[in-house]
Amino acid sequence: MPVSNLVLVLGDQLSSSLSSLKAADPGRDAVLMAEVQEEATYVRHHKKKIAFLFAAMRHFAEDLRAAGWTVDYISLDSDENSGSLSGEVERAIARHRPERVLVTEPGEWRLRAAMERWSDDLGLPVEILEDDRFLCSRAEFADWAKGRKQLRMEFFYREMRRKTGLLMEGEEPEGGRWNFDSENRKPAKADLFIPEPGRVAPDQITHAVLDLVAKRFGNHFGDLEPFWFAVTAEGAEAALERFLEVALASFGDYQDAMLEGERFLYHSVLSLYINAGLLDPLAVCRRVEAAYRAGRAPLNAAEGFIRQIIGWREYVRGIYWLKMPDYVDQNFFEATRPLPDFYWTAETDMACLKAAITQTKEEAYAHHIQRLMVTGNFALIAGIDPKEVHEWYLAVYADAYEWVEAPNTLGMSLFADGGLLGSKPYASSGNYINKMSDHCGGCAYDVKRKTGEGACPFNPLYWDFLVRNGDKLRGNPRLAQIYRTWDRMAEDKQADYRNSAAAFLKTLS
Ligand code: FAD
Ligand code: DLZ
Ligand code: SF4
Repeated sequence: MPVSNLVLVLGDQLSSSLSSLKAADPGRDAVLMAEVQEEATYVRHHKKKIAFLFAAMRHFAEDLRAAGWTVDYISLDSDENSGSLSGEVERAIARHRPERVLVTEPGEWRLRAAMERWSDDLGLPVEILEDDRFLCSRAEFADWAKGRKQLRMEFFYREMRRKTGLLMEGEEPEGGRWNFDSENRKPAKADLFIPEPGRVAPDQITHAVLDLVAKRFGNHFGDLEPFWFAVTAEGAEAALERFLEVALASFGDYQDAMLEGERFLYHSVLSLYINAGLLDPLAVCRRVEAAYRAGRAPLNAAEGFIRQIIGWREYVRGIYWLKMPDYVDQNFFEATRPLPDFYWTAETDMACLKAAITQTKEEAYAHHIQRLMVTGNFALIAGIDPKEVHEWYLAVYADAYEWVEAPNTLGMSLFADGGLLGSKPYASSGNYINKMSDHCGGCAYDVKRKTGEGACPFNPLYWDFLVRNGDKLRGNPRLAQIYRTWDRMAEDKQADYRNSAAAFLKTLS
């Protein structure tokens, strides 16, 4: 029997309150979900990321069926699988003869552009609905951005605080300040109690997915097992509950810290669930606020966490849609060096990079400071081609979709957008990593040595980056002091830095 609407639900749209589902009727309409080769390989995603999404999709399809929906679920190994979402929509149209296709807008520009062609290609209306799981619509963000010289996150964030009422006392921010970031920079010590995120044992559905991924994507980056991610809304809720109980209170204090062997510290490890739709971001923030109001977490922790979600997360999405499709092609520093092999193998003597990349390979996870100040910082100061770095981040993390990954990588981390997101590049020498972590103690390099044999490579690369890009950065008032330091340096010392950087860069392959 023909249906009225065919509702396409994507792999990162696993929310029962999704706009396309709200606009449809389980009695008259059919849902289509499809595991397809094209989505799994447009970058070669980490095995764990593919397994997480396929397992979560299969569980979500079961939940929809239990709620009365007719669901066509096309698994990757089903015989007729066409390999693409457009192919699967076309086949479903032939099966169901719907009046129209409904879909909530996708998170990536490439897929949205393809969907905009579907109506003509398929000969029936395709309605693309807003994704109201975000607090700020694309139109609202464009309004906020209009006429502003600088699109600073901090001002956007205050708007979101006012809009949601989160941590507000009337018109004023809780505690009299909008931002407690200055209190959130403590280095961690190895003797601290550090909780572990909750781990879920795979059920039968997930085991079948693990077998499939091992068979079909065995040559992709990353370890498939042990696989411990939650793959249902209930499991994600339990992960949130655990975070609130054991980690939130220290989240703020140690937000920027790194410790050898401690992969998660007090981070929530919730981004993969939020981005796939298993947790609602606003509901998560309300729970964090409630924990603060109940005296279970200090204000610097609750504010810091809420800022990441209603501030950074919403802001980067706004920037992405405002600036695409050109955003991903930017290369302010004209950097062209290929991504070193060790980003894939973790085979490097640099202990900080080895730790971040090893855990990326094993967990499909690294926390923000590892992404920004270790792998990102190195790529920035070594002059790695931003496109290659972008594709690496998009592939290797379980939470990565272009709307959130690209502004973080190209904007925040690599300054490839010339300063739209940040007022200066996050470039640093080994000193920062030494201050915020215990990696340097066990490293083959000496963080205190500035140049020459055995010197921490971040030290000469930092100055080399600044000098190499002097024409683009000298005018930046936030870097004036640093350039004065360079200019006052003896010429032979300057030459030592540049020669050490050149010698190190020659060793990269
Ligand atoms: P927590 O530290 O516990 O933070 C809480 C939540 O805040 C996260 O779950 C996430 O939803 C949100 N959040 C925190 N920081 C950011 C941010 N900068 N942008 C958007 N949301 C944020 N995040 C992704 O979700 N997907 C990505 O592909 C991604 N790529 C990144 C690439 C680079 C180079 C950098 C520097 C950052 C990237 N981030 C990305 C942001 C951030 O690193 C991750 O959101 C965070 O590490 C996820 O771990 P967590 O859930 O333990 O976060
Ligand atoms: C990331 C991903 C993967 C690996 N596989 C699928 C898939 O097989 N089917 C699907 O509907 N979605 C998948 N996704 C998520 C999409 O790539 C995501 O919806 C877009 O990138 C837009 O954010
Ligand atoms: Fe990283 Fe340098 Fe420290 Fe080694 S010495 S861990 S390379 S910052």
